Amino acid sequence: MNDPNGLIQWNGQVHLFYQYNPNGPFDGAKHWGHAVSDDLLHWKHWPIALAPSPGGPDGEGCWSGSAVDQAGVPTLVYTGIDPQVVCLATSHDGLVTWNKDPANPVIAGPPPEIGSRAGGDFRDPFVWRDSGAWQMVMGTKIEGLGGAILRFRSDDLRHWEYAGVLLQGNSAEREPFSTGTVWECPNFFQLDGQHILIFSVQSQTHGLLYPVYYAGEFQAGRFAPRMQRILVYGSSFYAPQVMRLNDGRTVMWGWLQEQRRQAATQAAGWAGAMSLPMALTWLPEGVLGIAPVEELKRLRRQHWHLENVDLALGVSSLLRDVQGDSLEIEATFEPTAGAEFGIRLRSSPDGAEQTRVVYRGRQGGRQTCLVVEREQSSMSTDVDREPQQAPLALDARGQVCLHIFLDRSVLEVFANGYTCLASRIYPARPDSLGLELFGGAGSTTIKSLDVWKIDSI
Ligand code: DQQ
Repeated sequence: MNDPNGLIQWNGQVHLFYQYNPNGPFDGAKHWGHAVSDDLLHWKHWPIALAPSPGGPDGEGCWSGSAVDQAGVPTLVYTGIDPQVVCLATSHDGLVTWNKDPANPVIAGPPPEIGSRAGGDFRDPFVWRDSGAWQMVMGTKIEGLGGAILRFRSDDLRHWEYAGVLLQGNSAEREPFSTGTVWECPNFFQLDGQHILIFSVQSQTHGLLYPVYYAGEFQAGRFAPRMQRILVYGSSFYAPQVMRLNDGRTVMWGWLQEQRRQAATQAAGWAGAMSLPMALTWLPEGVLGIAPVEELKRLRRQHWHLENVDLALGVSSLLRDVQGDSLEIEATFEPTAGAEFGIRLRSSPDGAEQTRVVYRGRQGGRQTCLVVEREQSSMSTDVDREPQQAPLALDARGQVCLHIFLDRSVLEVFANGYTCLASRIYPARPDSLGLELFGGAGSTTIKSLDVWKIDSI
């Protein structure tokens, strides 16, 4: 599986479609897989929703897109390839089977002023209803300039009018981050008075980079972002999609890419996973809050707790009894200036295999940061061992709050309510199940720490 697609709530149930190659765990002709949930936790597989129609506008693949409620008719708006075009499909049996629209493709390519410079990149329609019309954003590129997001509008989802460039990148810029050469999988929505644009950045030379967000004002057709940030760090999480639940929450899923070689993926027999559902909010600090949804608490089982203990230099034995490859950890640490501390997980008894989630305080000119150190994560040589890093400042109380979900090969770290880092680890030893705390330079107090085994879904 790859990108989440077509997120929609219908009769209370959440439908999550996703990019899927039924032929095996490798890149191939994309279908839309389909999963349905009553509680955001437990999912049922439904039949494949979309498959390429040989000779049709989606003959080479049904790529990413979104879902809307068109006056009671569930409608998928997706990318057909090749060339990249916009297609529609509707369901008349409660979202089980999907009929492709005879009018497909409803958009046959980018507008002429962009088309000659888009190099064929024109995809991932994200559609919503506003101001009495259908609104859509699409990802593209403008050769020689950078990635771009285009706007369209329609009265009937079939006839679309180009409404201009929503945001244009500059591939030469490096600060605050590089925005690559192609922008894909846009999401544009309002959240607590902000207009937020999320998209994923691809670079011609470095492949899939990361998802980013821009927040600001959208008025009279113009988007004026005030700030931008990387949305989720760690080079696994990509192509997220956002939906508004009936209860008002804005929830996001992303694709967690494999970080092992194709041969290892092939041997495992599967590739790609969906991230945890994450709730997005706009925080008073002026950044996007990212937190695992509350529903996840229902999976908590065996529990350990400690509070107000000082972490000495070296590995502590405080969590000696805790073992597991599916754990939730919620902890608040108070480091002194410049201090470093961390959590080792999926550690073998001799420590030969281990992954470290580390907070590094300010030392010299170095910025404070969160790091997932993976050089010992696996004895296998088929896996990515690069450390993964995100900037992380102490909160207003001088503390670091970590909320970690470990689910076998998936590690998702939420820090201080707005920094998220997702990573993949592949321990090879069956006894790599240990959890330990450790202190580095400086001293740190653990204000509180909770660990739960998490139940299988
Ligand atoms: N994946 C889809 C595209 C999208 C890309 C194809 C992002 O539609 O641009 O599987 O991961």
